[in-house]
Amino acid sequence: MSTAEKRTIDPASQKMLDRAKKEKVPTAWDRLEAMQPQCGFGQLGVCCQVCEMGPCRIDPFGEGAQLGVCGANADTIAARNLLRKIAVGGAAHGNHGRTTAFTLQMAAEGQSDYSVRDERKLRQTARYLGIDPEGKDTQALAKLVAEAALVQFGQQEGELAFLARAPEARQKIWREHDLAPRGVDREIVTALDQTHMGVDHDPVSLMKQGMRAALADGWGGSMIGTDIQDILFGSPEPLRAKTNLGAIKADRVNIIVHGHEPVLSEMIAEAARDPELLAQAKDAGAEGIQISGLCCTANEILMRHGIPSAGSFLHQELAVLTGAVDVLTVDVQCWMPSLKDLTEYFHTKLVTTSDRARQLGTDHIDFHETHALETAKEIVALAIENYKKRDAARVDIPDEEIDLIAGFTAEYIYKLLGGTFRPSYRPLNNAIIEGRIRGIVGVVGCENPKVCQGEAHATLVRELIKNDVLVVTSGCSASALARVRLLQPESAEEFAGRGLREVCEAVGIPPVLHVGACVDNSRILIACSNIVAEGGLGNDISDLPVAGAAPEWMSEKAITIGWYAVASGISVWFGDPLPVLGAPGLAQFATEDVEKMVGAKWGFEADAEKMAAAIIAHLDAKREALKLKPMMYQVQDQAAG
Ligand code: SF4
Ligand code: MSK
Repeated sequence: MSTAEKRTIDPASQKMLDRAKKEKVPTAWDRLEAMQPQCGFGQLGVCCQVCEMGPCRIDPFGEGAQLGVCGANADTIAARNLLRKIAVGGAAHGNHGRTTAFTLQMAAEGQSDYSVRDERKLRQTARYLGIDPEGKDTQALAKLVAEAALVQFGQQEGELAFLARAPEARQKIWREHDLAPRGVDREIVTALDQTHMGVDHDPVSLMKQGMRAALADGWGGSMIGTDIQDILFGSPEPLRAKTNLGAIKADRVNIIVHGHEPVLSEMIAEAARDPELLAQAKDAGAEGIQISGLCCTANEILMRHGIPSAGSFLHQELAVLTGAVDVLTVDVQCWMPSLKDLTEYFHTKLVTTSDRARQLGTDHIDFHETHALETAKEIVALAIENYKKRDAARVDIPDEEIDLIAGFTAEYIYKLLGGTFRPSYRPLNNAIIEGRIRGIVGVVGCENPKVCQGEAHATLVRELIKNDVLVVTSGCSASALARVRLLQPESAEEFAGRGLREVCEAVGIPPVLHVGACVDNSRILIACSNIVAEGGLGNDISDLPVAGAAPEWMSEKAITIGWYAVASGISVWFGDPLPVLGAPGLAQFATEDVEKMVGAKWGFEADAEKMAAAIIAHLDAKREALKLKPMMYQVQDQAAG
């Protein structure tokens, strides 16, 4: 068994892994070791289970079978598999966005406990959806926005409305290559249709549908999710918060909210302030009620309320191992089935809340927007009851709780750098043009027990900011970077290059900006579009010195996000390669040929330092193409000898 230090760089996680080992409780790391060797055909993308003539697998060494029973070759098989993954990732975000639209609709009709918190964002979103907000009251406008958003899912022809937020040059590329998505659901259904046995055998055609479905996520499902969540729960603004397992408190009733959709967690946060429930918690002997989050639900409530995050994807089992979690609610995505057995080992109650994310034998409290607060109160009351069953002797919570700043949105950048009176992207563009900031990289995505938790994120980002690259981050990557204190303004002084440091110090920001949850990667698309619109850095997103990276990715959503970034003109690096390496034609398309089509491509690099070097070379090539000045201090330092 590998040591805790080999499994994670996080001291709090190491402590919990040691506890797991002592108490013989298996975690994802143990199951991964028991799983070795993992299937090489699957890793290379060349195992096909599409029909019952198979499963078929292609020998990547060219000695055994080179065709499936139906005659499909490695490229067809790997491209179909990949397209299915893109469709699943897009479906996950699509349903997330759809949920928010229904919630807004119910709020507008006065049928739920939610209301519009950000009127300005409502009016702005209305315009993007082709609705004139003038003269309309909030409720009426919210109803129209919700309905128009829902239309985006079922739309059959035309283009998604939010595509118009991209630079014109980008829209032209999408039209030229027939990549503009028609409707969110249509592109996902078409993707699945194309992968049925005996439909589409052309890997490029399959990947074009992959890009259409991915764009329907980035500029559709995810963007709708982000915008409507801002409307309903308020647009985030920078705030201070804390993260890591120290967020769990021994003297309080602990409720952890885990998953992705903040509709329930917003209400749980409200219910935890209810005086009656607080009194009940006191009567039970607790000092109060502590809410904390995991994964992206954590990011959502952290960004908007400063509620602490107990951690990221690989912290979910470790949080339970503290023995102090009274209720763990899960909504959708990224919660492990292992939580059922693990919570039973302690007193923790695992509660599923979504009718599309259940587990046999686990308590389910069905969440519905029409009685959201009531459900949230029921969950808090359950936690108070369960707190009474907690065995204090089995509680072991690591102290680690790290300060961070979160809450940077594409809209906030106007104010952040341009000031309240002259909000503008100009100072950001100028900092890039003058060579203070080399470029901007979105470091996003999951954690994966195949690699030491947090190490690649930390190494990559330290290297990038040292080279004056401004980093934006989301999802579990944001938590990982927060844990190594890179989301604190002070880290600019310690780690950033001189140019970036000056910018960060002038505005008081960290060199790594937390933009939210996985759906909020759509904020990065809008920020890139705003930079292009500001001028001086080309006409298209693919002209910008920007890139994306997910050094520890694991989920299908990460694949979809990567593809929508590439299809939007942002080259992307993954740590583990996409499952394409057994299919030479498909690998060639993803890592080279696609660039001729959309101006961006994929890179795979497991070594975080080498990934940083490749990304920096890419940013420099973009700078050179734009004929930008050399990096300011590089020139001065060279001149000084
Ligand atoms: Fe085998 Fe073709 Fe069926 Fe895939 S679709 S399982 S390659 S026969
Ligand atoms: S939660 S998709 S593990 S980032 Fe968004 Fe984290 Fe990846 Fe889930």
